[in-house]
Amino acid sequence: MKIHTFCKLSVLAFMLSGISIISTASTAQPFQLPPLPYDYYSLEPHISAEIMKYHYFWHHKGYLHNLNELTAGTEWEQISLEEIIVESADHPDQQNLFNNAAQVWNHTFFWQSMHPEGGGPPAGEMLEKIEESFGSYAEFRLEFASAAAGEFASGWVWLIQEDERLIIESTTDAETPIAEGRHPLLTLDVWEHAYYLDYQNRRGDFVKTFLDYLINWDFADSRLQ
Ligand code: MN3
Repeated sequence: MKIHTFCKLSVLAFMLSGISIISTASTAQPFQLPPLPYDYYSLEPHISAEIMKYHYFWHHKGYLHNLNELTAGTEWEQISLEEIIVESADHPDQQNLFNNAAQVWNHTFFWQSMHPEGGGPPAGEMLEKIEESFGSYAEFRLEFASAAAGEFASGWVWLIQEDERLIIESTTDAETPIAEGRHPLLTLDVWEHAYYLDYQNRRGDFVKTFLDYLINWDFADSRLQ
């Protein structure tokens, strides 16, 4: 109910102000919501503006609100979002903090993992990396789709760089590779809220659409180490 009211007010404030939410450094408290890197409707017809609005303003911003409530006036306020994720990951008594912090980070990363002109195979160095690591782009595609289908409940699919190789892994709920100091290149949100309004129970179709029309290889390329 709290989140509900908060989001409503935020939407109202956003509409009235007519300006984007300003991004700040991740060490600045309270934590801020980075702006979407594109408009709500930019990913149509693949992801509807309706989903993007709900996903960004209700889900992403809800996690941010919880994070700020949980950290206000505590020692967690003094460290960055990434540090909170690492520090709270192994502490069962901080599960709620971890979940909200990780979901804030994961969603910001997910928005960047898509682009209105994305999709299809990568080029250049990224294509070479994919071929070295998976055998071919087609094999990468199969493995990515299989990881997405195999995540039984809510979760994420990640392309991760480990030394010179790329690997695909899925995580459950809010779990994120950065909690273990690993280096993701991109991610796909496979929680039902990411696709249900457009795809209902057809997660496989959503994953294919992500790979064929949305995946942002330029972003992944920019993160290669
Ligand atoms: Mn989500």
